[in-house]
Amino acid sequence: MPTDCVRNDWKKHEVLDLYQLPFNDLLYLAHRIFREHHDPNKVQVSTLLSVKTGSCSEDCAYCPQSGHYDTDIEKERLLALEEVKEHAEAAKQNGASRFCMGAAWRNPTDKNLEQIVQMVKLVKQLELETCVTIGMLTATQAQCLKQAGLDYYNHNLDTSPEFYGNVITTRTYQDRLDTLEHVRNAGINVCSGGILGMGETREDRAGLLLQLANLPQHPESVPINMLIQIKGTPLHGIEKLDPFEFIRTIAIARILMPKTYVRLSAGREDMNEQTQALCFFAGANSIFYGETLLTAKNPATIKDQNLFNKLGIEADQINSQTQETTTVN
Ligand code: SAM
Ligand code: DTB
Ligand code: SF4
Repeated sequence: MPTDCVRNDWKKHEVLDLYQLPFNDLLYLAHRIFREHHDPNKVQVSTLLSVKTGSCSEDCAYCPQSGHYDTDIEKERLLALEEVKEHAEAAKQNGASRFCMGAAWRNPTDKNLEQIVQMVKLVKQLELETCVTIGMLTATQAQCLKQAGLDYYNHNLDTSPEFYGNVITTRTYQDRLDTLEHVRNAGINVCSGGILGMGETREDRAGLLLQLANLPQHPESVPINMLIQIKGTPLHGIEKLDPFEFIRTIAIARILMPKTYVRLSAGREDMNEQTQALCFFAGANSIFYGETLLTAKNPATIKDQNLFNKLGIEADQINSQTQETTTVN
């Protein structure tokens, strides 16, 4: 297989064949492609903040913030600009290059959007890249966020089209694809990925990757989350996914989307260092950094710094405003 071409016409059987490869062959192939397009010792770091927590009208079976389930989270109204600023300054201080703000909405109202626009402008002033994830957007709302200077929009496809209805019934796969199209057309970088370990089959995992890799343009960022099982959600107690299957999926994401930043996303708190190291070898080059994701736990920053030191990995500080590359540690 030529390793340098970017394709958008992947076939299901090709993806399943990659899953069937011996583990070492798959990792070798993925790592070779990784090196052709990226510095394998640099990892992009993003910090998350939930700016509006809980009481969401959607029924996503994995999510602690859905109003349909009784979970232990602290619900919060929209944060004030000053609080957002404090969190963003701390994230920058700790070495993050991107600040991602999430809201538990099916979609923002136009008033909500204006408040998010103010947050984006504020964070940009701190010379951080900005990302938001606030649910479905209209074309006009996406343009509005672009005008505010938004760098990335996160909107996950989560799983295959076939499995989607087992996890979410309050929206369709096509709704998600429509928002991704609005984001792309507005000229905002696309961040879209999914969750593994929700009881899906390997074919579903292949189906998710196929959807992402066959978009007209690959997402610039693909987060691969391992399900964090949350008490009170329907997916709590489901059989856990073998970590090797998770690593394989990272490797295949790297092969299908060579130039994309593949993020080893939620679930690292329950992953040992060796599994994470194999994900970095397989082509993951981005993480969420900071002790909380949106509501769930993430490894302590000192633990991540130690892991980076052990592996000789540097936090990649590419800032879209300055286009300079610096290094923290
Ligand atoms: N409400 C917006 C939406 O759904 O697009 C944005 C916030 S939502 C919490 C962002 C993403 O977090 C989801 O698409 C899902 O992929 C991920 N997520 C939520 N709960 C998770 C969990 N328990 N484990 C892993 N990932 C999770
Ligand atoms: C993504 O793919 N994972 C992040 C981010 N995008 C917004 C969210 C993970 C959420 C994990 C559960 C929680 O913290 O509530
Ligand atoms: Fe709401 Fe997003 Fe959670 Fe679904 S994933 S329940 S849309 S916050």
